Amino acid sequence: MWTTKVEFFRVEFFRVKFFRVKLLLGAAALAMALMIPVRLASASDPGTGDWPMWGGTPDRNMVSNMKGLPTTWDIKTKKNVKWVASLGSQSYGNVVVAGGQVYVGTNNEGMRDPKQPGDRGVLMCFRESDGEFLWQHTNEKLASGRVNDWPYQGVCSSPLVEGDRLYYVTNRCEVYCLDTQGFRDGKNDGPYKDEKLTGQFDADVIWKLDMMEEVGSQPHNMSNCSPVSYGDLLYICTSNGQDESHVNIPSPKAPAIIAINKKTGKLVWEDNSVFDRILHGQWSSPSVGKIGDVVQVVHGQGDGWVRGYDALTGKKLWEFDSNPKDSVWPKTRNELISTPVIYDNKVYVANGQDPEHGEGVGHLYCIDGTKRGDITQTGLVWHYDKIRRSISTAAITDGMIFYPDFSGFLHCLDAKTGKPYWVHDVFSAVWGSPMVADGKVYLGDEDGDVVVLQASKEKKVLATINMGSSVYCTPVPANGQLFITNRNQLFALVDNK
Ligand SMILES: [Ca+2]
Ligand SMILES: [Ca+2]
Repeated sequence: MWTTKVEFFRVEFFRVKFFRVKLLLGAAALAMALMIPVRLASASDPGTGDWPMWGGTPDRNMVSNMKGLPTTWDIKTKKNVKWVASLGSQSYGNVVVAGGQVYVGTNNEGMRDPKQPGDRGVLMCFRESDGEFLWQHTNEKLASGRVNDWPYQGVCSSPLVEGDRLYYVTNRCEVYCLDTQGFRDGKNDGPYKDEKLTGQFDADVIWKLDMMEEVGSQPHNMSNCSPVSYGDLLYICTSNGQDESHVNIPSPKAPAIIAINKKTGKLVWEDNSVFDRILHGQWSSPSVGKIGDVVQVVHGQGDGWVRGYDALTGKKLWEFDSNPKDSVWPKTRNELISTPVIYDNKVYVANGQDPEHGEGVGHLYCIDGTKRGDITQTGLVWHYDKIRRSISTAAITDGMIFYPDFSGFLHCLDAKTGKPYWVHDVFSAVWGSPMVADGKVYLGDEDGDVVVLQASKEKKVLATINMGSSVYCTPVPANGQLFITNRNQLFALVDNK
């Protein structure tokens, strides 16, 4: 066993060295790329009406400019319900809408193909206009079991869709690029052409990268990252974490974040500043935005620090500790599961813990990402400690930030100062994030209620609608519709007046 360990670290050592060389080569190529301006969607405006990634835009702000969304609906009478699609029995992947298709991650308990049986992670694709099932990509569970791939949790990643290419992370810690048209275009697109199933309901793989093989990641319980891109690069959290003992980090040299060339699936840069200080797992998705003069990728990592990188080169620009120095894991020290939101040169993020750990103290920060180095003090704009542990992502609009916590409180604060305007109690755990659109805030909870509030400095509840089972996901606006999933169904909602 000892030999195996030594061997393992030797392999790790060479791997890291090899990547340093690759990083340098990559940087040179990227410097060339710098001459070509890379278009970045304007902050928080999905523009076309699609919602092509987690958060709609790379800055991940849970805000849309869409109008005409329903304030209320009824899943029993079907009032304002355009269509309903069946999913598995647990659905944690947030909806993405692009190019007339809707994508959602779920498990295989609603088995659509007897040739693909048993517990699997499933990415399903539906037609946006009528909810017809188009195709699916299924992934068997990892043989190692719950330590790496928790039973029945399905696919937890939200895909990124760009044109006819889709990128997502499976429950097996793999990054996949799929053809959004599947085999319906009559072509098996490559380089990957080894699909066993090539029917009209099957997924057409373009390339894949196994993060356990390629960068040595040992995901704790689940790999869930929702990819984001800038230019040719795709940014992915590896979900590297502890083993079953909750003491050991089996792969301390594996990176927390990697950048992949989205055309080839090859690794471009990686960073493992976290090293062996992972508190538990790593489940925060990265965000991308221009902060000061630099396009940055910002990531909440497993040691409870938020880090900002030069998006093209991977050079670490700053890091911020989201925990008070005297905090102690797991009682008062937290990890970062929420996605950092980039808004007006600032980064907004709250810390929290795995829902299995229950409720506890939390911290919400506004960070100045133009600062450099350890910016825990120099980059602190404000700190709000009246929040509980949170795994949700912010919605920021008109000088207000809306931020829920796992204890069920939705906080509305002044985004510039952190001064609270109001707090609303939904009396149930909140896993998802608030969505601000059409002057309203939509928020789902574990009791299966979606509360609709006015997006204003004064608290006003407009409606509370029960969805039949837990709403773990975030309501998603796209093309005049609102998409909401409960545990086992996907609803397309419209305002029929
Ligand atoms: Ca194809
Ligand atoms: Ca293929």
